[in-house]
Amino acid sequence: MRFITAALALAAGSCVSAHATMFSVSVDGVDQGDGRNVYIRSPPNNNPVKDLASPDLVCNVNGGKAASSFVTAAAGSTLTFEWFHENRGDDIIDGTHKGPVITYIAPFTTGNGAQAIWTKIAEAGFASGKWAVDTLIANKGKTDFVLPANLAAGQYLIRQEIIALHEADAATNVNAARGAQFYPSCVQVEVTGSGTAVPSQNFDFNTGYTSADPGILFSLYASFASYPIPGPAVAALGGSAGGGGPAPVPVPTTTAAAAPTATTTPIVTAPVVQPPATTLVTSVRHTAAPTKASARPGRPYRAPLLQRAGSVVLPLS
Ligand SMILES: [Cu+2]
Repeated sequence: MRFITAALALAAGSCVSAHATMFSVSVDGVDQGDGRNVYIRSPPNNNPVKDLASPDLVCNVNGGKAASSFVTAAAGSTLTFEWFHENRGDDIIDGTHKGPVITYIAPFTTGNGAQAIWTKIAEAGFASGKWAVDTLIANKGKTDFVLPANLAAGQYLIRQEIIALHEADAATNVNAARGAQFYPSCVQVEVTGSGTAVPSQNFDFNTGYTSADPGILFSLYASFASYPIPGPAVAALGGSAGGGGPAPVPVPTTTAAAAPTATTTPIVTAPVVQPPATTLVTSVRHTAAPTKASARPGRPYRAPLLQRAGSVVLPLS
């Protein structure tokens, strides 16, 4: 007991200045540059979020502050999200902060994302004795996943989170000093292509993650053989269903079947207030279904940015 207490105290102490935030995104290995407050909705610091009822759980502090640009990526491409601690390429996050790395997507919103709009597209937890965070550190903060190959074109928020479990043996609502630490980061992504799959899990973090969730109330200090990653299962969207497993180099997993890389150069664009930049992508889809589909029950219809909502909310198969 004495030993466990000491270990916990150590873990807690090392946390104070050992957090992480996201620095940048690469698309099929092409670095899109420093994305902080450019295409990433960057929080003011690298502190964790612990309150499961807070909208900050979704896209972190300032999550409702839209960034000016988008990363452009073709459906089926490999995205690499890069995290850091204080400076790019440093120790990334304290080694005590073991836990999963999970990735979700939602139709773009200028709001904070605290709605039932999210779909899980990749996850990595505990496998072969290694945590996703261990792999993240070994890969200098980089973690890859594949955008579903059949993902419908449009603007999205992609939210990746690190969950640090070093204090997760107690729930925050029982002991405010402890609890799982969430490091969420939301990236604005413009997806291109002719896919038809629309993310439709409608997951809401504030109600879907609970303090009793076995992947959120979890002790690293007891013996365990596996770890139940919180949230829904990874959605099948016609692409790589798995993903999330950090790989040192982006691997074209769909070489045989996939079309050659898109002609669209993956560059950062700023289409938020420039409809011409995206009308090409959406016009086809919209002639088919220019409905007010985003007017889901329970929430007011929000005028879609760039008339994009129609493509985003078409029913999935
Ligand atoms: Cu920390």
